[in-house]
Amino acid sequence: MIAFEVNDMTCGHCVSTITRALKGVDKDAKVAIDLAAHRVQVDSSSADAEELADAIKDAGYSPTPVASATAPVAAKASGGCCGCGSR
Ligand SMILES: [Cu+2]
Repeated sequence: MIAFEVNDMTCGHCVSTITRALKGVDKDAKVAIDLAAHRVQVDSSSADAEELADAIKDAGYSPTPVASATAPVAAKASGGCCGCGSR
């Protein structure tokens, strides 16, 4: 699973443009997009992250690689659950 954050993806039109771009690289890729989180997840057996990022760029967007697709969208910085241990 390869994941990108695409902050300039703002509507359903962007979603379909990016989906089409990714399918152009690997027509069998599984594409999952969370528009609210600006998150694009791709499951591809033949394309690597760089090719997929290039496809998104070619479509006119700015993908940022996300380390883990399973990481929470709003990961908290370490330092205590309520902030009391952050100093
Ligand atoms: Cu759009």
